[in-house]
Amino acid sequence: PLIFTDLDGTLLDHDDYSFAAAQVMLNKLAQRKIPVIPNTSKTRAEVFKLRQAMALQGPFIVENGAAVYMPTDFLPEQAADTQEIDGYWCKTFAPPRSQWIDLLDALQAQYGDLFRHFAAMSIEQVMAATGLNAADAQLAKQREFGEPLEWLGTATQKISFIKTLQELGANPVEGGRFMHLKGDTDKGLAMQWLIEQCQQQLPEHNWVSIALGDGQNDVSMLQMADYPVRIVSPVNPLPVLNNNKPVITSTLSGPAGWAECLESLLFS
Ligand code: 2M8
Ligand code: MG
Ligand code: MG
Repeated sequence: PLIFTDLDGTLLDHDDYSFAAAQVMLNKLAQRKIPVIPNTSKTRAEVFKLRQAMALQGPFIVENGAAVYMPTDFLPEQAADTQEIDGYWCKTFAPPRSQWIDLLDALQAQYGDLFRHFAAMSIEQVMAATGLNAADAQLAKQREFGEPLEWLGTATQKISFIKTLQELGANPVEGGRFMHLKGDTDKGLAMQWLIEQCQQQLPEHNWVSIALGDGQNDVSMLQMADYPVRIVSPVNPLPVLNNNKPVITSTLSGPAGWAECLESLLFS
């Protein structure tokens, strides 16, 4: 199987970003050579650091489905339409971030007091909004494709803002803390592309997919999975799937819930 996983609020604790409660399960999966594939809003710089800490060696997906990175030894051949970057085949699904910064600049007059976006935030402001330390806030600011923003207005104003964004071609999704502006892609499409590459090159393998997530921006990935798993969140309502696949829901939140659900799916 392939395990696709959200990070914040799923494999990482929502508040302190720890994955300690999932360490034993990560070890078990590594022993069985089951790939754990981060599929996250986070940047490439953030994921590089985290997967090193978690000793993960497989592919990963960054910035809400904007790009897939696959180690060049993961599949026998280079996948079509990818470029090599530092030992990874990279497939991109989204335009560069500058497009969203320009769009938000154009909305300053109408909505400027109601949001604060990452490009306009100092390291200290990102630290305050996320609880990340200075080094990690720096990595979170190194965005290539999308732009997160903090909403400061009312719920009603937000509805009108989202409508305006959609008319201008942005597809906002909600993460645990921020609204993310992104292109015409999502976690599910990037995941699907990766599974297709695996199936094409190694059809004899079993490519059944498990996906775990806690937020609205995980719905596309959960719907694409053979086994969707929802992790309860201390802040968000559970993501709502609109297909009829049976879904597993954790009782514990964050990494403890992550380990709980994989234990029952794979080991019991
Ligand atoms: C942002 O992403 C999370 C994901 O759920 C959010 O929207 O709350 C991103 O900026 C990410 O890069 C950053 O690490 C995270 C920190 O909370 O916030
Ligand atoms: Mg999350
Ligand atoms: Mg996320």
